[in-house]
Amino acid sequence: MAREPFRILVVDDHPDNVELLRARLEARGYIVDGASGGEEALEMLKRNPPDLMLLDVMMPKVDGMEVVRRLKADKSLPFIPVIMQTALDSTENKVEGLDAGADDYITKPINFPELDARVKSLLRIKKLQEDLRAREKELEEMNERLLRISQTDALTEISNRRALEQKLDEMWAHSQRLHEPLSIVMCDIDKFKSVNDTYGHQVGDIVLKEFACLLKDAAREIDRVGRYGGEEFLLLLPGTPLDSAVTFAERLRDIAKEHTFSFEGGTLSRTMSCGVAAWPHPEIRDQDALLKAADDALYVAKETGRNKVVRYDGTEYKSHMELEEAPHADKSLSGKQKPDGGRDEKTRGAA
Ligand code: GH3
Ligand code: MG
Ligand code: MG
Repeated sequence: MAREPFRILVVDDHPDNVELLRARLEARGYIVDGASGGEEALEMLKRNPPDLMLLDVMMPKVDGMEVVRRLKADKSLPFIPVIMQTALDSTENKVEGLDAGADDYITKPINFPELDARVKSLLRIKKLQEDLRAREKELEEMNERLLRISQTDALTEISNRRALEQKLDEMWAHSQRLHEPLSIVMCDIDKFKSVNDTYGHQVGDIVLKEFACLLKDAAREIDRVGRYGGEEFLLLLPGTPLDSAVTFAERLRDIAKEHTFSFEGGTLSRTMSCGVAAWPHPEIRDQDALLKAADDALYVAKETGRNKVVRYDGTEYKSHMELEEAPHADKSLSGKQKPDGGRDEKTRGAA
């Protein structure tokens, strides 16, 4: 894409000088603005920064040195190359100008081929700098896009497991620091495999996507909802104590149960089971323990009939665990393993 012509600001307290330079520079295809003093120049720099400034040193009130000093000190302005023009061909003056931040100088009376060469050389640098900025911006955007992709579940477009675990780490640290409660809800769609088996994988995908929307819509802005694996979803609820999290999970269970999933060729509905755990709890000392607690509670929900919410360490949880831990418990009644042996891989989704 071709760049617009470069804009040059000519600053001189003698209008004749401004006009002379304007005519020369415009003849070379530049767009030229003029200012008759330091103050006016500074104002124009801010309003509409030029690509280069040709600056007279000796001006009443705000002189060229002051303008260049202020321009180079202003971090809100882009890089604007400055050529100082001075009638004094003194070394001292040139050094002061360069020290103040000028990029080059030219002495009066101006030799135009020389001016032309210096302008071109500085504008080349300006263009390189612009290109570099554009590349940097592109890279930044690309990085942001990559980061988003790496944290998003491709099917449901909500947070993936990696993002959830990262967020849980943050929320855990925050809750420890402020001693604020933190709850999590692990949800698993009941008998989801039969959706795939009966209607096909594509319908299964539709159900998963819609499920994600239901959960996301029900959650608060500060909560995090993600897909933990297969047909398993995890909700992180900062600042929420266990009781409120259980109430919330009951609402989610209700929403899921009442929802009708529509697809080409039919409709279906599904229930879900939830395990809820929260910090503070004496046995939950880190975020992994919190995850495991919710997972264990979900396991009990599945074992005791599905379509229910089980709280970690609640009455139902405890009595079920006691049964399981009894020395002669008849394991043949349960198709699944004990939680500390890990729920079977399928129920654990992509765990
Ligand atoms: P339970 O009530 O015990 O949770 O039974 P379930 O059938 O829901 O659980 P199970 O773990 O036996 O099956 C989960 C199924 O989820 C199996 C797997 O093929 C399916 N699944 C996992 N990920 C996807 C996916 O991205 N798309 C589809 N369509 N199915 C998936
Ligand atoms: Mg399931
Ligand atoms: Mg599962």
